[in-house]
Amino acid sequence: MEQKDIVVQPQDNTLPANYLGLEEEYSSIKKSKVVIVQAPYDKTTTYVHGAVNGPAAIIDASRYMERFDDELNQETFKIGIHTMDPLPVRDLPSEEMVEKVYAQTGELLKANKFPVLLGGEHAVTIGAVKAFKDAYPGLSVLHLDAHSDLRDTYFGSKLNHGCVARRISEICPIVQAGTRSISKEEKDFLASGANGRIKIFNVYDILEMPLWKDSVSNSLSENVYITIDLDVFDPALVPATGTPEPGGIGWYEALSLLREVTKDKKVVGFDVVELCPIKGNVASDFLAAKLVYRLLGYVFPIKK
Ligand SMILES: [Mn+2]
Repeated sequence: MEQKDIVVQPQDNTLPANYLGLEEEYSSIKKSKVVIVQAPYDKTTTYVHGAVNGPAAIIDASRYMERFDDELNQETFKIGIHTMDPLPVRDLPSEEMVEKVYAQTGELLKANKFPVLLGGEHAVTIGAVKAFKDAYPGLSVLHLDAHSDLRDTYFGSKLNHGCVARRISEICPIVQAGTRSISKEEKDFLASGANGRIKIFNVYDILEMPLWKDSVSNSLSENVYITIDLDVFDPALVPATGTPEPGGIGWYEALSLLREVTKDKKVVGFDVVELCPIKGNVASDFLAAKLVYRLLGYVFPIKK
């Protein structure tokens, strides 16, 4: 039988090409509290390449999502969500990419916006966390990921995506959840006390702790930045990542953790990274788009 190409979507070019396909009234920079920053970058990726296409795939999928949030019973888009043009970082060395993300995030924070960063590989997070730390000195980071990312260097670089948590821990305290892949070097680093700024809830801890979400939340400071590597999810849910690991957390589990943290703490910004789109399989893109929207809804409840 002849295999036909899968038609991914009926291209509706009448929808604006921004997050959620929002009209001007809800997406102009002036009227928007939230600003979507795209960092299409995957120069340090070590396995499957393609995270450079992540931000565009999330934006595209979001345009076909319902704007009404049925869990929260609200129209979160009414807070205003502006989508910036992608940052010109694609071909830069990682140092310059990190600087660009840092500068852009800092500028948005000064303008009292709520930045949401879309990757791209995980190294994009480093610049964002630096900027948030400037704005919120007591910042801590919640890091959801299958991988510890605690290497000091990887493939000769300190800014490799496999070093992101180590770099974050040099900026501020970090709490990891959902990890299930770690090297001997990283394990030894932790056993030696690390730098005293890393707390880990790996999947084995989670399986044994009925109240792990409370414990994660209680480990964070008042102002929290959340970085979500999509490979924290089970690959059955999100196959489209550069380094998928079996046995990840589920959709409702992730949401209930995020709900808990946003209830207890002040979430000041977040990122969703490492989407590596697979042609013809849009489930991961859609999950990422919806995750951004649901988390925005948790952070910005609309009074009824
Ligand atoms: Mn990862």
